[in-house]
Amino acid sequence: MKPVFVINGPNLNLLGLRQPEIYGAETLADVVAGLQHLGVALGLVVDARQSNHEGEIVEMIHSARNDAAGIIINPGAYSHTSVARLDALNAYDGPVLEVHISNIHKREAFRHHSFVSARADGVIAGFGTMGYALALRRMAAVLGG
Ligand code: CA2
Repeated sequence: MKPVFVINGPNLNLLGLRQPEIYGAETLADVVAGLQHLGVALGLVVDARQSNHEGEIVEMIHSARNDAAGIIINPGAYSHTSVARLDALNAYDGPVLEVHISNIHKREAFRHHSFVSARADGVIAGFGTMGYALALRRMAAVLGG
């Protein structure tokens, strides 16, 4: 089985280091370690990547076309701005699950729309970092048939 790509966008490398009232106390390394552990239980390999650069994320999504069984993505602020990322996801055939740690619908109006949601097969928002684990469980169910 190919790995599941877990792609985190800009500033998510700061998880656990700033704004814990919004994004929680877990670091990105904690989140990834938890997902890799859960992946073993679910029979999935987790390949986690993070970038602060839009083009790099587009290229991660391109490489997923051959290399990933599915994509779990927290697009960060690019959720609300990036048509390029939506276009890249539209060229990917596998399942795509979108995660937001915070409830973007409870926040500023500019966060209410995500371009990625037009492609995502499911969206989780406001479940804290637990949202990634919930998405991985859903990915296992989707990939398991
Ligand atoms: O709730 C989410 O997961 C977001 O995708 C996070 C983005 C934000 O722009 C989206 O509207 C919603 C921001 C990620 C910034 O992450 C930080 C984490 C800790 C400290 C500072 C930033």
